Amino acid sequence: MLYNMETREMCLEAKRLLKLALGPVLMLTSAVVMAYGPEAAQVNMAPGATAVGRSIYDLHMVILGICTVIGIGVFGVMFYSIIYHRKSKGAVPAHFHESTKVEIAWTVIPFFILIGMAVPATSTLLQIYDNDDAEMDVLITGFQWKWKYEYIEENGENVTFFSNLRTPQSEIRNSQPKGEFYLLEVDEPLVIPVDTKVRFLITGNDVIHSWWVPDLAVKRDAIPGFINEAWAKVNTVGVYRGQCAELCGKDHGFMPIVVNVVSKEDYATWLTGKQAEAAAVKELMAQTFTLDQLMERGAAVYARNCLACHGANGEGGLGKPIAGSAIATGDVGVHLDIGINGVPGTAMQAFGNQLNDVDLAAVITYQRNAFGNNMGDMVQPIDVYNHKKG
Ligand code: HEC
Ligand SMILES: [Cu+2]
Repeated sequence: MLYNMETREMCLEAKRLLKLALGPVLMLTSAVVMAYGPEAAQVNMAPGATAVGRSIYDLHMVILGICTVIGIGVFGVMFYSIIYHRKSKGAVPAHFHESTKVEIAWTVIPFFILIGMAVPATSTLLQIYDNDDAEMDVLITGFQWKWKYEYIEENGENVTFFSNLRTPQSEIRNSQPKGEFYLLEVDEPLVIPVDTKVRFLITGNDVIHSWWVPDLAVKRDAIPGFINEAWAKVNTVGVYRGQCAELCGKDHGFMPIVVNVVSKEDYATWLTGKQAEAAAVKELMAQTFTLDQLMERGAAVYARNCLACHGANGEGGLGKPIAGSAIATGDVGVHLDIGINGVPGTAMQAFGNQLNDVDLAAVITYQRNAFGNNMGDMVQPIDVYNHKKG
């Protein structure tokens, strides 16, 4: 369902009214509506795009039904007693106790209600955790603050890439109106084929993240040192969006998930395209670039990978300033080494296995020549290659 500015306005208006009228509980509800748009505003859970999602939805409806009947029954008897047997009407309390019949009834009835709930709940749980017989596997790693997708080689996939937030800084800083998929868009979505059982192996690189895509009925913690499993067999082609669901630091709200479910033919085409791209980068690695070329590529790599911590103008933030940094204006080898190996024990990650040699050369060159650093020197892909070799 689409989510336009008008509905956003309506959500805002609704939020204001709720705040006034109904206090903190409803404020929380309206915040959820704000965050997830009209899908959440439909009040009920959404069944999503998978059979498991459907089962979870059905289970939810059954349990909700049982709870509603119990609720109406209990409150009905209670209000009936309060109203029709009140003291002012001359009601006199009964004096019986230790009634075996009543005790048996209030033990046996809930027992059967609980069994009645446990049966569908267990069968749904078994379905959720049935990770067997997957047709393909994707290793998902949470990073501060992006996701890495590795297609595990089974039928020659062998594709790896990072998926970064694509919402421009101008929208984040309100110098431009926010787009339809504000903070829910990435540069490279996860692409999977429709009607295919895909197993997700989920882990974390630095802190605990959580990979959550409501329409796929998948929400699994991404924990460093552990691999959690989940799976989805999506039966409708489409774009499904989600977010990191575990508070993981400053940019927790800036690492969305986009899953593009495509036909099997489109998936094959996409895979071939990705492999061709990887081959093209390999070719680029052997080339020598001009300063302008490196700066242009470097600016894009910086915006995607470094800006969150080092700032749009190299002013720093969570990371140290790059503008005027002794490292960025000092020895190239030391600078390159930090780019490749990071600074252990700090948020400065090792980018050596995240970025290819061309992008690393470009971004280091960029840091040395942007933000008034003007060093005039360059790093070429071959330098990165040699440095990695040690
Ligand atoms: C998650 C946050 C984060 C990201 C993203 C990040 N850095 Fe850093 N960076 C840091 C931190 C923190 C430090 C300071 C480490 C220390 O204490 O020495 C740092 C330090 C540096 C330094 C040394 C600066 C100095 O003067 O000491 C360089 C160079 C650097 N980063 C390059 C990069 C590059 C290149 C990228 C992108 C490819 C990048 N960083 C992305 C957090 C980050
Ligand atoms: Cu996260």
